[in-house]
Amino acid sequence: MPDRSFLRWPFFEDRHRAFAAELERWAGDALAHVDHADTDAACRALVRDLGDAGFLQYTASGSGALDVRTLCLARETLARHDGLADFAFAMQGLGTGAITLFGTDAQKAEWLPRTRAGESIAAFALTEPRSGSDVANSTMTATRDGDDYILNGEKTWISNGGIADVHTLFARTGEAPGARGLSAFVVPAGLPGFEVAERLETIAPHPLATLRFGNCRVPASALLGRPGEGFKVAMAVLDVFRSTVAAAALGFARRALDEALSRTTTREVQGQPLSELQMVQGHLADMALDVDAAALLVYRAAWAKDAGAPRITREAAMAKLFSTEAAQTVIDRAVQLHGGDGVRAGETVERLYREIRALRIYEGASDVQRVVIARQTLAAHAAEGRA
Ligand code: COS
Repeated sequence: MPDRSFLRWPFFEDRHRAFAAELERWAGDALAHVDHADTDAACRALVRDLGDAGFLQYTASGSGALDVRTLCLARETLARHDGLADFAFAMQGLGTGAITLFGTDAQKAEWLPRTRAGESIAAFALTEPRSGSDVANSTMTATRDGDDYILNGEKTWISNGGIADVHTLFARTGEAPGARGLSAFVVPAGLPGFEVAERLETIAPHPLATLRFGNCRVPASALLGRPGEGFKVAMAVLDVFRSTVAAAALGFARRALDEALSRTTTREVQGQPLSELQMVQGHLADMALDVDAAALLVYRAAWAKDAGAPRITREAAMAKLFSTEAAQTVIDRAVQLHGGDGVRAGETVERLYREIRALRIYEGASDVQRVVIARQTLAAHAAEGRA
């Protein structure tokens, strides 16, 4: 059983503790035997199951408010049990985050009840073949034509690409060069001119695709937020969901620590459990420290947002950078402590080793998080100088 003492930290309210206990109970049963043979089918089933059980209600909100602590607890818990379940939950939130935060009442009413029920699957379409980290350089266009916009270009590495029913998509509307010339749109699947150009395979399988748009028309009512504000819409959504990526990494790390504790306390070497060896204890100590430090940063960021901070750019970047990098190290140590079994296909730590890697890249690579933290720190210093 993983350490639950963090739930007593002052970041949480009783409703969070109750939620964590309820999800833990559900996950223990529902996620014990997920069939991963067909990734798309597994993902669809997980979205439906999470919707039926009521947990997707926390991923989107008609009132425009998301409880980030609940999202983080959900991702940490689900990631500890099953990486694809965490993915299925997270994408419903990331894919509709811009609708929750910036959508009109009509846009919310059209999509959110369906994604919260698990009846529609959501995707976040930002990355392009030549702009991943450099969002301001996005080249996909949305050109106004009467009452419509016409979409042309490609999006790639789109999670849920190929199975999503609705996408929040970012394209250049040209109000200004760079970051000030992008806009966000709600784009349903199946429109003429919208095709899935390629499905992408990765070391930890998830539904992923390149999407191609050729003269694809959407009504002007598909615009999310104001024209030219797409960059800020994307960043505001990422500010919320980056903390949740950090929470997923924390869940993977906690599971790895748990696996390492089980292994080292039951496996004997020279007549004593591995856990009696100081070299092994050194690993376990560093793993436990990394897990707690990550948890403090994750729930600090989530609490700050829930407490009303208008922007948590710095806190979210710190949580994502530290938690994903630390989880990679924790999992690597767990693999090491499992000896040959650590790299055997099908072992839990082997799966975690593959699953953690992408989290250091997507939703802002570690290098981007460093840029963000440095800029925020320097800006705060400059502001202090002026005060
Ligand atoms: N919230 C609100 N507004 C923000 C913001 C945030 N988190 N971050 C930046 N902005 C605003 C800035 O204040 C600036 O506004 P003004 O033009 O009014 O001054 C504008 O947006 C442009 O910001 P900036 O100059 O910092 O943009 P850059 O092009 O330098 O980009 C990085 C900054 C690299 C940090 C950004 O592109 C980024 O986060 N990239 C990673 C993207 C990512 O996560 N991709 C993965 C896709 S999802 S898998």
